[in-house]
Amino acid sequence: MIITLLDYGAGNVRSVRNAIKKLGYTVQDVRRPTDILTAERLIFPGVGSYGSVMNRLRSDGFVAPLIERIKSDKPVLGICVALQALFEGSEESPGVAGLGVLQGQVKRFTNPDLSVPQIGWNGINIHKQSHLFKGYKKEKLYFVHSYRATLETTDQEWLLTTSNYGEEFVSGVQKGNVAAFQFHPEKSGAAGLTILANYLSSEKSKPIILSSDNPSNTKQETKIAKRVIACLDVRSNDNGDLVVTKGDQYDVRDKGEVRNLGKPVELAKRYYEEGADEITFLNITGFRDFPMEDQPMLEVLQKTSEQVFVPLTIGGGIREFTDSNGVAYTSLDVASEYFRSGADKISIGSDACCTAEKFLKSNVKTGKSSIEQISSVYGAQAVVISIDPRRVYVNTPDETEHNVIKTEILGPNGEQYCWYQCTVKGGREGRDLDAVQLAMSCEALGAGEILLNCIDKDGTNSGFDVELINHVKSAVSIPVIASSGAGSAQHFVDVFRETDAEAALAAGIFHRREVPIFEVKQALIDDGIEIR
Ligand code: 1PR
Repeated sequence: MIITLLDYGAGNVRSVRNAIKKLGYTVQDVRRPTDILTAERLIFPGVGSYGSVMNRLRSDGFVAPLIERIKSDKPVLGICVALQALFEGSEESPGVAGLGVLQGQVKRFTNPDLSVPQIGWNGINIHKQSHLFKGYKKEKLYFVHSYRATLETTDQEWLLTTSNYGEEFVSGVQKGNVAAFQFHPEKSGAAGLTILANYLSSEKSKPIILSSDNPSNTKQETKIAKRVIACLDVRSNDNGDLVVTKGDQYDVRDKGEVRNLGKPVELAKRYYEEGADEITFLNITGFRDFPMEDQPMLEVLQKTSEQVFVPLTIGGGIREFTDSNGVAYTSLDVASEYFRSGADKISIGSDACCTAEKFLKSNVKTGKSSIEQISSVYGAQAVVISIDPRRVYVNTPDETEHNVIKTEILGPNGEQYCWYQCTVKGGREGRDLDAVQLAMSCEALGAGEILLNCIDKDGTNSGFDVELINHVKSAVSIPVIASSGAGSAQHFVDVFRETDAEAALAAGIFHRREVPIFEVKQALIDDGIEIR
């Protein structure tokens, strides 16, 4: 059977395409509005903000045929924002009309104690029998969203699954042959592929409410898991080959040679198979090269996304750029190239510092920064800010205007205080900006997550900088990924016990096979920490 994909050019539809292909089907794109009506099976992936999705559907003439298809009960599977699009509108984009198949508005998560967006692996409770869950064993699935359909608004006839994130919200709807999920089956590893396969394999026009073999579903409050992320710092070595490298405090050379710890695609695949919850690629020389001309790096992403069905983040070189022919590119163009190549999230390093410095001076949101542009098109959840700070010790807090902490790790002269100076260009240049200022400014401008590295800790195997993580985490309400310094499974337990970080990332210990991912997961389970 040929599966028809509604690709309206707004993000990482490549993941869905790859997942369908992996399951053995051929994919064809919707080219004309009538294709929506004639498709045997339609997948409607939701990527981007509510407004950008709906505006794009409207300008392409897809809204009326979509509504007609849904009303005539032809098979449709919607993913993420596509579930939200079934409603009349969303707080995310006031005044933009949704499809209106379901009544009511989609609203933002409101619990002040939780990070928004919800990013990560959460469970579902199934409220009615559906063959979509045949073979599904209650594993966690990958969610990434700031807005959700509420139980109060959702028509009971449509309610399929709920999940908990500070409250119980609607994570799946289904009526007849039309279903939609808030989670991403294409990014939820083997469990997600099972669900997707169930949708794809149904015979044409067979009603979707079928199965009696669904295991009895005891409902429990679902919990989001702490994520374990494998990070691959990638650059060309001196022979011009793209390699995964790893530095000590950002120095990636050993006796003058760039350290080579393996091939990017192979390593990413290994980490996926070993249970990494997410894979991050950092194109560490992206600040001086131009990613859109970096074909090998884009190919790494494309090839990885064919084999890896968990979220992929890529960073490096996201900024405005004018090429040798005088053609100007915006940072949105660069990010779009990464998304088209298979990224689910992009991460911005150096350029975020420049943006934050301007924002702190003027306190004006121009709408033109990379963060604002990418976030408004792809959604906040797709924009990660990579912070590369190092400690600057002071004797007293009033020696600097920066945000200072009292530290237990004393400075070289016994200093008891320090601030965290942001750096750009891979740690080569320090700025008059601290990590808290950067994180808060970027959150205000629309970033959805912080990747918090630490140059002092990077490659040391001495554990995460818990003081830094608490310092930044307490200043923002978006998720924080703790990074740098992991040397053992216990360090992951410590960082999740001693901070509220949502995820922890490591590189060296995984590349050198010192600690396998399953050992990290086992240590977290033994300590009662929720994992996938
Ligand atoms: O500035 O937008 O072009 O992005 C460049 C990106 O490349 C940034 O995200 C920056 O963090 C990263 N980067 C630049 N130079 C280096 C370097 O190492 N020389 N790597 C670098 C950053 C830090 C982590 C590392 C953890 C865990 N690497 O990604 O993986 O510290 O390591 P560990 O577990 O081995 O301790 P832009």
